[in-house]
Amino acid sequence: MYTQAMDTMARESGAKLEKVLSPDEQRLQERFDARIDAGDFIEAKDWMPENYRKTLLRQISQHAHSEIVGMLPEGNWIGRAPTLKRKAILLAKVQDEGGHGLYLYAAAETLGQSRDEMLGALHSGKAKYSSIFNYPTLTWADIGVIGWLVDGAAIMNQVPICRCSYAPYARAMIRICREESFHQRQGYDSLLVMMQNGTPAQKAMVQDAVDRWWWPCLMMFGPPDDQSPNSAQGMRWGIKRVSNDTLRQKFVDATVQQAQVLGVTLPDPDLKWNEARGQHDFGTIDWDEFWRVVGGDGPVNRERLGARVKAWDDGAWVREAALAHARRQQTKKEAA
Ligand code: FAQ
Repeated sequence: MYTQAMDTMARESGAKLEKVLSPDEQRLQERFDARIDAGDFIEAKDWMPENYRKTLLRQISQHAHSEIVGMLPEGNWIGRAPTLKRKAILLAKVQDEGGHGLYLYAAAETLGQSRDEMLGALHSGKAKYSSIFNYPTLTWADIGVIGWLVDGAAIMNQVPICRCSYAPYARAMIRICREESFHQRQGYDSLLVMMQNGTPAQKAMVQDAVDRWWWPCLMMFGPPDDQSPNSAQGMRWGIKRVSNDTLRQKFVDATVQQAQVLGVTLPDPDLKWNEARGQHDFGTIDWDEFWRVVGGDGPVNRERLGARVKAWDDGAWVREAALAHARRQQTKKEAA
């Protein structure tokens, strides 16, 4: 039972205040807790504690923003893809990311916040999105590495969310994960072609991209478990199924062999198999860099947010035209 948890607390000026539940609320809370304990899925129409709703809104909207901002680093290379085949694949991938953002905004809207409000929070810098998209894509190899490592990390994190206790989010994630698998494969395939058939310069370009993206990818999973303020409650509510550190470790273990097949070195001298643990040990992550990037001071945070705000402003006429059309249709319907 979680009745003493975050969902019964109200925060005011930094102080935690006990919220006294009415007998009816107490019954609803107990029923909700029992459903979570039983592994049941919660639907939008079901009663839920206010903080469960807020936590989901925070995570799902951040996730949606990540997909939409995540279109920018790769979109930057659509016009410079080396072949027609690679261009068609990249175009489809970037469109998929846009679609993922839309499913996720729709899932978040079921929790009572409008898309305009969520986008307002993104554009004002109030809402977060994944740190990984604040790094620049300098060469074509970055596009392959994003598919292999960024989508690979995203899949590792997102497969458990297919079992999230909030059903609309879980349903959206099933389709998203299927598409992410294709994204990961296309990235790996593109790197394999360069590593097997490429010139020495192309191979060096792949290694350079791996060197730059490896550590930021490990940061994608979020802070260490003992410094993750949202983890304990998220796990108890069945929003998060696997912890940040466990997912990061699984990602490292899965990636080492793929790097060997590819013929690249992962840039970590401390990365080695630990027989006793049955897992790889790896070096220390630069958490100062992570928090700097999350706080808005990464290599291209300003460009990324600037591009999103510009796209929103440039699209104003489309929204106005759609609203004018809807109003005209409504007037016609009323007159008929
Ligand atoms: N970047 O207490 P925790 C993709 C924040 S989609 C920025 O551990 P939580 C597809 C966190 O929000 C990638 N901020 O938080 C693609 C919290 O701040 P808050 C996105 C981060 O929620 C591929 C604070 O730090 N995926 O890549 C990050 O329990 C290629 C404390 O952290 C998702 O969003 C970060 N990396 O766990 C698209 C998946 N990590 O909100 C295009 C869903 C943590 O209290 C191209 N989200 N923070 O102010 C999740 O699984 C979780 O929200 C975590 C964070 C694991 C990201």
